[in-house]
Amino acid sequence: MTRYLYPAPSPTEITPRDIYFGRRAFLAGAVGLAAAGQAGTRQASAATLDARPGPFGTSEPLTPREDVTHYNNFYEFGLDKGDPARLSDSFRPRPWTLRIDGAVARPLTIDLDTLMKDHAIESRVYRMRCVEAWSMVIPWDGIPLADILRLADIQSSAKYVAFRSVLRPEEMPGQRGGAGSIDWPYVEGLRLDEAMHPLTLLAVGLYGETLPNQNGAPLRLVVPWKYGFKGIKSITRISLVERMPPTTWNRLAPDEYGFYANVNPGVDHPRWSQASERVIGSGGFFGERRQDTRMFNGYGEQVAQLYQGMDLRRNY
Ligand SMILES: Nc1nc2c(c(=O)[nH]1)N[C@H]1C(S)=C(S)[C@@H](COP(=O)(O)O)O[C@H]1N2
Ligand SMILES: [Mo]
Repeated sequence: MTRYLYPAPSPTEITPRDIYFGRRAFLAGAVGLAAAGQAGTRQASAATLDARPGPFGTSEPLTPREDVTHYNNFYEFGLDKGDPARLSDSFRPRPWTLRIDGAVARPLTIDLDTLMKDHAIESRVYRMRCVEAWSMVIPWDGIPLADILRLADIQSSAKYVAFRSVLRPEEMPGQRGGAGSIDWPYVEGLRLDEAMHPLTLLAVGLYGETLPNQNGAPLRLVVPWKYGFKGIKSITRISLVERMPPTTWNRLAPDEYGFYANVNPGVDHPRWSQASERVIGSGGFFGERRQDTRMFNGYGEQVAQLYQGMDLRRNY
C-alpha cells in the first residue's frame, strides 16, 4: 500500500516532471518559450467539439496542452506522471455507456454520443489543484453534472452521489497489479449539493477536443474547488445513495485524504504544506513559478456557503 501514497513534493523543486521535460524545455527555450504550449501530441482519434463558452472563466494563463496531457495522475495506467500518456493507447473510450441508478425514479443507461448530442457542450476554464501541491489552468469542455443527474429524477432519500471508474484490466496495465494494489475500480463521491452545484462539470473534452485517454476519456468529473483526486476519470456508473460512499484515497490513507478534500491552504497534508503550489508549465530555464494556494482554490465566493458551520479542519 505504501507505494501508492502520493510522493511528498521535493523541497528543491527538482521533480520527476522537470526531469521528464528537461530536454523539451531546453528546446522550447531555444526557439522561444511562447511556442512551448503549441506542440501537443494529438491522439489520432481526437475529435473537435462544438463547444460554446460557459460561465466561471479565469483570465489566468492556460497550462500548455502538452503539460495537461503528459503530466497525469491515472494510476490505472501506471504511477509515473508520463505513464498515462505512454500506456493508454489501447484503451477504447467508444462506444461508452453511462449508468445512473440508485435513489432515482428513472434509472438510466445512456449512450455517451447520444448524451453529447442532446446537451450543449460548454467550455470552461478552471484552475486545478492537485493534493501534491501543483496546479494547472485547464480549458475543459463538458456538461454540468446537475443537468445529467436530473434526467434520472432524483428521489428525496438521495444524500450523496457515488462515482465509479471503468474496470478493464486488459486495457489498463495498472489494474493488473498484484498484491498491495489499489482495490479497483477507482471510486469517488460527492455530497448531493456539491454534485448539483453549477461549477461541477462532467468533462468530455479539453482544449476543444474529445478527452485524451490519459485525461480520463471519454468522460470524467471536474470539481474545481476540490483536490484533483476527486476528479474521477473514465466514469461508467453514477449512483445516488443515502450514505457517504467510500472513496479510493480515503480507503487507502484515511488520515491523509478525507471525503471532502476541499482545497485549503490552512490545513496541511500530514507530510507536506498546502500553503502554496507549483504552477505546472510556467517554467523556462529558471524553474516553475510557485504561488499561494487559495481557499477553495479561489472558488470560495461560489461554494463557501456549502460548508457553513462545518469544521473544515476535521472534515478535510
Ligand atoms: N480513475 C482515476 N481517476 C483519477 C485518478 C486516478 O488515478 N484514477 N487520479 C486523480 C488525481 S490524483 C488527479 S490530480 C487527477 C488528474 O487529472 P489529469 O491527469 O487530467 O490532470 O485525476 C484524478 N482522477
Ligand atoms: Mo492528484
